[in-house]
Amino acid sequence: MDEQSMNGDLAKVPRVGEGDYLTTNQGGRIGDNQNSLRAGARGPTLLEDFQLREKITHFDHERIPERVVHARGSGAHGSFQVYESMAEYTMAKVLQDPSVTTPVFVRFSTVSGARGSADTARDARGFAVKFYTEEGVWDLVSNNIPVFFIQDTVKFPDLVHAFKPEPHHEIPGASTAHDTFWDSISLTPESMHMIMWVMSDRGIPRSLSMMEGFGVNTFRFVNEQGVFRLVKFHWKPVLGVHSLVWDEAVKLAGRDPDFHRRDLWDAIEKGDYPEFELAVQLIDEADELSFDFDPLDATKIWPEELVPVKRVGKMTLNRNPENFFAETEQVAFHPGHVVPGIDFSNDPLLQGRLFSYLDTQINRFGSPNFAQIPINQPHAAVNNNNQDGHMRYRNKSGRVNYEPNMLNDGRPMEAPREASGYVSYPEQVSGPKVRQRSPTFADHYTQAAMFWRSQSPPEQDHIVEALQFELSKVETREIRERMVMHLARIDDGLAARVAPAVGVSVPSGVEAAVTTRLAPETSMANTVKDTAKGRRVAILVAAGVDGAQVTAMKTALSEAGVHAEVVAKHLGTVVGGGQEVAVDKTIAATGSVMYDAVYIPGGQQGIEALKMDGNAVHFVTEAFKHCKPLAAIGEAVDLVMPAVTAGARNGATPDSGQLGAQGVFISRQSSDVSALARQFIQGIAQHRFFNREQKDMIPA
Ligand code: HDE
Repeated sequence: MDEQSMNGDLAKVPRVGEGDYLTTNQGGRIGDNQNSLRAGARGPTLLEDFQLREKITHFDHERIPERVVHARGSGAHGSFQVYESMAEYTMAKVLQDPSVTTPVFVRFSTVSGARGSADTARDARGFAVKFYTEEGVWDLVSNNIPVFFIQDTVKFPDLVHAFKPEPHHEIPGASTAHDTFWDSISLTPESMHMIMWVMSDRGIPRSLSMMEGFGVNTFRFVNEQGVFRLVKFHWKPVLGVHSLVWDEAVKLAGRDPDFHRRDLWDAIEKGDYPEFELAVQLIDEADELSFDFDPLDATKIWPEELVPVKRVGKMTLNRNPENFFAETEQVAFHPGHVVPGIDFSNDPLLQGRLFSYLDTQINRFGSPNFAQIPINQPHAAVNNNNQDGHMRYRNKSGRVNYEPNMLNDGRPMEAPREASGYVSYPEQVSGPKVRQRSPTFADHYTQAAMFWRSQSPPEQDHIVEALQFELSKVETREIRERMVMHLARIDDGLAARVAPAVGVSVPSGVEAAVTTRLAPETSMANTVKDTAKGRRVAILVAAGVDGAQVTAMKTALSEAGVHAEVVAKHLGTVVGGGQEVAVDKTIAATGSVMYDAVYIPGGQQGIEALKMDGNAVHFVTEAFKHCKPLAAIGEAVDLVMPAVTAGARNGATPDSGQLGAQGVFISRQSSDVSALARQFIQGIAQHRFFNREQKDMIPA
């Protein structure tokens, strides 16, 4: 008899949501859902009202504890396929056969903010993937930053307490720009490398489908021959790695706090399925101690120049959840959910995580039976003697609930290795029981300096500005001083740029880390920018617009997989050039921050109207300030030029060639739409033109 049939014939039970009538939880039909049962129309409510009591009690219990970190998340279903067999490195079946498609569920998250916080806060992003493999669930619980703040799990509660809102007044929500965070960080030198990443534009991704993922911790691959290699996992987004700019992220938090969640949902609904390549870095056992960093230290990357990244497969996210709570909220990840061929290293952060995640799920669900919730159910058979507990609904029949047994023919029994029985890698371990950090974990500045020096000048500017912003919100001067001291140990130029803005003096006599190695892969400027697919363009119009120029650009953008929306003062249609143009959004309800690029078609009357509309002018100026590609044709060039001139160095007006190199594509010839569209689309693929960044001169 199978598990389910012992619980009654579930096939005969109607699905929740079936049938025309409202019912109670017991299936009884409800006659009146507007009024509670009262003694007289103006009298007290009767305790007897079982329908009211059931409904309100259920409501009172709707919430489960939100995750202590990573509370705000967005999920999607998809699948994974390996490119070619990885048998040389691992026996994990999910990485063997390119013809096998493995279902996955992914949950992206911010770390610090509460469940209802804004998506665009500066933060690391979680990137957790559940593979439903034939050998059971494998969870790859990653972040979008390859290193972590701390080296040992014992520091995690301190770190999280410090970055969360301060406990006396719960301020600030979802932001690290406060005293307790920087106090803690300034006393934790091992955080410096991670701080450089979080303060970089990686902390404000443009889209969940445009960020990398990193397993951070070091795992082990073990092959059939029992040979192990240390492995780090990576996810590489096919759309490229792109970010917001800070001013935009701040504004989006108000304009659309669901910006990332909506973007992911819409992309999947439109068929723009986010894709990520899985990649690995491998270190042979013999080489484990041959680097100038310890591969077990989660505050270090393995520079690609030393340990190449091998792309091994692709994940496609192609289905939105049907029910947020049931899937995205209830999904339960755990780095200890592994399959044969994937094992753990002694990375002390990973070792502690292996305890924490199971514990946290039991807290969230109040029961070890969280694995029976549909989103968490393995697609492999589950067969063991675990039983009972809160909310268990898949149960075994019969009298035998122990192993070994004879009464049930010895079943279920231990699986030999050939039958995917998990065998831990038999590493030799010995040593004194000590509370001690390995001396190989002691260098906290070299890789922070390597990261800083590997960034392009605009990226460095953004790190400086982020540090200025965050530290200027720290009220305690000593904390600011201590932080600037750490920055001086990373790079004296960096410290010299941050110090004056946060009201402290540049420290003297501090030696900066010496590093000649660069890690170009850490700079987003060096990542591939070859597609405009999935980006959003605003077409800004007013009555009198040249309708043909709208249609022609829309067609060209759509052919390139770019989504265009017509934005005007009011919804409905605008008429121009004998055509009716349907309006998708109002200027007031969107704002340029909701788009990757802006196109302004010509038409004398339309442009005159836009020039007189402060919100429209602001829309263009703001997009310019955020270094977004802009395209203007015919009379629209006159709308764009004031923004360009306001932002131009020394007030000089650049010519159209210079403008094109700065992502402003103009053509005064009304017939040039397709040539303009070609340049514009290439510009969108570049994402941002930081070569024209002159923020202070542009008021938007
Ligand atoms: Fe987590 N982390 N973490 N973490 N983590 C949790 O588990 C923890 C760490 C990550 O979408 C919690 O289910 C410890 C690194 C993601 O559901 C908790 C340490 C990385 C998610 C927990 C770390 C992560 C979590 C809270 C050692 C990058 C969200 C809720 C210092 C590889 C998963 C939960 C989701 C969630 C503990 C560090 C990634 C408390 C002890 C490093 C993506 O168990």
